[in-house]
Amino acid sequence: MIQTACPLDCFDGCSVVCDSSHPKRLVGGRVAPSTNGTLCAHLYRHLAESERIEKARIDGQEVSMGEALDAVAKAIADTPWLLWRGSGNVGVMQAVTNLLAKRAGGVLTHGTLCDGAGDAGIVASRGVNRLLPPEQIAKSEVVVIWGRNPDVTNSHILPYIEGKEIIVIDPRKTKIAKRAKLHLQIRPRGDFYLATLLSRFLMMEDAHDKEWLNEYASEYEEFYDFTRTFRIKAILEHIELSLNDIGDFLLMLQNRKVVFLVGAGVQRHESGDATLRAIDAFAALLGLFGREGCGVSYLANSQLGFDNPFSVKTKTEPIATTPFKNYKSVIVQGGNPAESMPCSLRVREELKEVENLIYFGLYENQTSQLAKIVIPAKNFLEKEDIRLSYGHQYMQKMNRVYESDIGVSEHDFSQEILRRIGKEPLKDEKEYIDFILSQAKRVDEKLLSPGFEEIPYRDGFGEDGGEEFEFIDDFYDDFENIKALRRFRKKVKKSRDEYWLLTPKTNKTINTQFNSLEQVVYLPKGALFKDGESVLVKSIWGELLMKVKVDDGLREDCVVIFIGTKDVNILTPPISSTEGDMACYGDVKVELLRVGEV
Ligand SMILES: Nc1nc2c(c(=O)[nH]1)N[C@H]1C(S)=C(S)[C@@H](COP(=O)(O)OP(=O)(O)OC[C@H]3O[C@@H](n4cnc5c(=O)[nH]c(N)nc54)[C@H](O)[C@@H]3O)O[C@H]1N2
Ligand SMILES: Nc1nc2c(c(=O)[nH]1)N[C@H]1C(S)=C(S)[C@@H](COP(=O)(O)OP(=O)(O)OC[C@H]3O[C@@H](n4cnc5c(=O)[nH]c(N)nc54)[C@H](O)[C@@H]3O)O[C@H]1N2
Ligand code: SF4
Ligand SMILES: [Mo]
Repeated sequence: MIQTACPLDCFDGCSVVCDSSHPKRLVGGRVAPSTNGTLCAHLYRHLAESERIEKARIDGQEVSMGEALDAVAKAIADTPWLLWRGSGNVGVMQAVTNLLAKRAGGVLTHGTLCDGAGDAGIVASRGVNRLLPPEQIAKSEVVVIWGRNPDVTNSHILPYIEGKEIIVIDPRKTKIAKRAKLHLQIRPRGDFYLATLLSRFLMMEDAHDKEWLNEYASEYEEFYDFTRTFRIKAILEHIELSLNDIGDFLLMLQNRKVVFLVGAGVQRHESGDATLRAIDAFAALLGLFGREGCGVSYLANSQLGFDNPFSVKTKTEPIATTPFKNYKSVIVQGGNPAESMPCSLRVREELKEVENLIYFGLYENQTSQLAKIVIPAKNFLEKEDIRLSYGHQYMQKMNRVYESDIGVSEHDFSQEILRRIGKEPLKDEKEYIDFILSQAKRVDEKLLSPGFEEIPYRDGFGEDGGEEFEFIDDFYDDFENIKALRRFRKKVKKSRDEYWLLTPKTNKTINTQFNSLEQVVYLPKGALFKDGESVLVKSIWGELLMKVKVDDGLREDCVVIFIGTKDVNILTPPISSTEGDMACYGDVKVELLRVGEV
């Protein structure tokens, strides 16, 4: 049996074992124990359901791989070019193309479409974004699920939180919210305020952990003054929660081992960093860092502690608002910007203007359809790689399961282009892989990420411990009037009701992969549209004709279109967060119009 791991962008980072004579018969492995020897349907879909690109193409005509690589080499020689990499496969070797960019005059991207605002907030408070290991989550008594949807996005954590007291903070009644002891159905973007109020009340009740704070986070009194700059009544009205909600919440946490499982859902906003800072501050007041069975789990920095052979210094563009039109040649690797980036109409217009759009991926998607040159990639069973995880500490070697004639690996793609343009070649792939593996901590024959700490922040904060926790001391947000939207708001006359648009993950897709969703918008009960009706969903950025389904579990001021629904990002804004350069998918409101209505 051959060991590998699931390459998909998912908290769980499952171990996979496979027999080369039946390469598609995948079974859950045990290298990462938290993944429990089971796999989910996505992995099978990844291999079976999507339309695989098998042959290279130029201008729609099939060509040999050699001809296509010649065309790529020509397209990037002596001209400004950009490499836009997505997260279709999260293996470490994906980033080898950074070396191609560095050596061949390419520009890369910075920031993320995913978790960067929250990460920036965590780094500002704690110095580094360390993993809270599943084994610590298992030792908790109370689990606060804050803008995360584990039944869908992180199913392997469920056995670790079974039987515990659950609190959920989510505008939607998710599956876990239905079985929670307390569900605060908060208004979107309200989390900073909720966390700040919780902190204030905790200190008013003198229930904060002064002993721990004096040693590790001594500026808590200044933070108390900061929390007092927000008016209690106005904030409660804004987030539509009551004093009882706050009281119930605090009561459930007192003298218990508490973990917060925070998702990407809370930070897809211009000020998403502040949300994580406020949640972290509340956790610090409770003394949850560095203590067994306690802590704040977010999408951890899986690269922490590594000397990464692929980190390079080059010019970069922000990934959420990449100005494609400034480049004559663009390589898209492992992603689908025409569908996954915010403000699709802008993105698609600009991609069309790129003279040489090169798509390097596994499947046909909206971006491959626009590309002049299409290069098929190898799938994870056909190449060597390493899997790190933002949800557990295990590092996994992804071994090649079988040889295939289809596609080219990211390493070989880069090598072939460098050779064609006469630039310094890469090392053998094995050298990079061995170098990365050599940095792992080895415990009981398992490889652990070098940044792993059994109980994170036990010795304080910062890269090497010893530093203090930094409380947030500045925040600007005037509720509705999101700074970056105000610039555009003038363009539309505000006449009708507006709803927050939520675009959460579903169990039928991984981001834009698999194309398996209907064109459906979920509306709250009071929205005056019936199941099956057509509705025009309109934002400042574009509009979509959708079929209505009514969802009883939605707040009155929210509608939902799942990410992976075709064209959903036509509606979302072309802005980056203030910190972390992250796409602000959550900073958008929509109107609902009857078809024919203007
Ligand atoms: N509205 C809205 N938009 C969102 C989100 C949201 O919540 N709401 N979520 C955002 C988030 S969190 C993320 S992470 C992004 C993801 O967005 P992207 O990074 O664009 O990723 P995907 O859309 O999943 O694109 C995956 C593509 O990668 C290619 N691929 C898969 N494996 C390989 C491989 O081994 N090699 C190569 N070369 N290619 C491969 C496949 O062809 C596939 O079509 O989407 C973001 N978009
Ligand atoms: N099945 C499946 N699994 C996936 C993915 C997938 O596409 N499909 N994508 C993977 C990727 S790339 C990522 S980044 C992770 C993301 O994993 P999660 O963060 O768990 O996923 P999301 O659906 O983005 O957001 C979680 C919840 O946040 C809520 N939410 C939205 N806005 C707010 C808000 O303002 N406040 C609060 N409190 N809650 C809010 C949503 O209603 C949603 O239930 O999942 C990964 N796992
Ligand atoms: S749960 Fe996540 S990591 Fe595990 S098989 Fe499914 S998609 Fe892959
Ligand atoms: Mo993501």
